[in-house]
Amino acid sequence: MVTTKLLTLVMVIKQHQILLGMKKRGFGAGRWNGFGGKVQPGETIEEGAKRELFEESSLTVHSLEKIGRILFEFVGETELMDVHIFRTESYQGEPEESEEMRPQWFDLDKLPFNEMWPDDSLWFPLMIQKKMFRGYFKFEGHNNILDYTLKEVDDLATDKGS
Ligand code: 6OG
Repeated sequence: MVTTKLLTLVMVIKQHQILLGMKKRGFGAGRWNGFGGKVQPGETIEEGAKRELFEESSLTVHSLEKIGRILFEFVGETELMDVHIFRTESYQGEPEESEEMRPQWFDLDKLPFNEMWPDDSLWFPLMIQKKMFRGYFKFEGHNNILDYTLKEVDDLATDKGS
């Protein structure tokens, strides 16, 4: 049976820079990524996104913009990842290292794509331009994309995921 896990991913942008964290353990360890994780029972997706951002970077945010949604499939695994991606340019606090992430600011034109998930180089340009998007990526292992679709959408809220 195929199941789907709900996950969040938050991108914090400040002028010409983006805050990424080096994932220190668990899924995606050794790669730079935004901050996020599993949505817990009883919280909304946005609440989960804010909680994970705070737990992993010490930053708090009042509002997040929904910017994208990507479904990831890993060949041989029965669980799909439904990742809801948010963006913000206003936050409170200073980034601090956590057990899971080591935060660092990167210039938007010097992103460490060779130390990031391979899908990121495809959708980061849309996210940086504030374009909303939907995607699907089929991975073999953690390095190979076998298939993907990526499209800009006008509204994520009314897009039912077709
Ligand atoms: P935890 O297991 O740490 O949540 N995530 C991905 N992010 C990118 N950029 N590309 C992918 O391609 C990803 N797959 C998952 C979602 C995992 C975190 O990693 C993100 C979560 O923020 C495959 O709780």
